[in-house]
Parts: sequence; C-alpha cells; structure tokens
Amino acid sequence: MSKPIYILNGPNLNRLGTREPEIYGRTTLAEVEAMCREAASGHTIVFRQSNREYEIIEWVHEAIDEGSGIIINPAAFTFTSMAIMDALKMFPGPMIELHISNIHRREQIYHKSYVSPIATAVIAGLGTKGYPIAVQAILDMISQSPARA
Ligand code: CA2
Repeated sequence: MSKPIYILNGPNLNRLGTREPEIYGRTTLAEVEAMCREAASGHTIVFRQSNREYEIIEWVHEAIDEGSGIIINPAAFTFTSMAIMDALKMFPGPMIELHISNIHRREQIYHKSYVSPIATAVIAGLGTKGYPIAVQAILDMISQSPARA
C-alpha cells in the first residue's frame, strides 16, 4: 500500500468560496478536496484544514512518519510560523507550498514566506486549480524517488 500524500490547509480556508471571490474564487474547500482526489487517481490523500497552529504541526509530524509528500497552504501561518517551518524542515520527502492567490502581487506583508526557502516547489496564483496541479507534480516527484512511494 502506497504512503499517503498529505494536503494541509491553514486558517480560514474552511471559509473558501464564501468571501472575497475576486481573490480566492467561488470553489469551496470540499470541492478542492474532490479535485485533489480525482487528480491523485487512486493514490491515497489525507486532506485536512485547521485554524490551529499546533494541529498543523501535529499533522506535519504524522506526515513525517507516514506520508510520501506534503502539499501545504499554510495561509496566514506562512508569514508568522517558525514552528510550522521547523516541523516541515524535518520532512524528508517532496513538499509543495501552495497559495491560491499570487502572494507576491499582494501587499508587502504577504511577501516574506517562512516556508518557501525549505519547500521543494512553490505554486501561487493559479487559483484553486493549483491544487490538482500540485497533486500531479508531487506524484511525479514521488515516482522519481521510489523509496517513498
Ligand atoms: O492565497 C492563498 O492561498 C493564501 O494562502 C490565503 C491566505 C492568505 O493569508 C495568504 O496570504 C494567501 C488567507 C486565507 C483566507 O481564507 C479565506 C477564505 C475565504 C474567504 C476569504 C479568505
């Protein structure tokens, strides 16, 4: 049985599709999850969202023990959390940092990510369609290192 891909989502993303559609679109997080499962074509996905920093850290630890890859949209924790960065640093496999919006086109406070310097790749600005693209990309990365598949 292959190890799951962890797709972790940070604070407020449970409200996706309900506010600021000009920035984040109208797709809900449940629909994003369905898109990811379809893109994974059978590979196991663990898809989670939390508004709590410690919970995301616990899930990164779980992924370190049980996961083959991590896709993470840390939302506001991107710019604040050394603790999530430290946990992610321990993950030995491929890791994609994902943002729905292009954080670099936004205000200065959205420019300095703690995660980008330790991520394998960064996807930003593709809208929620970035998620299935990230799933395909990480499956490709995992297949390049069969020990983790
Ligand atoms: O673009 C992204 O995916 C972000 O990670 C979203 C974060 C923001 O802090 C990052 O800079 C970029 C904010 C998520 C807020 O979630 C909302 C959900 C529904 C409606 C409005 C905001």
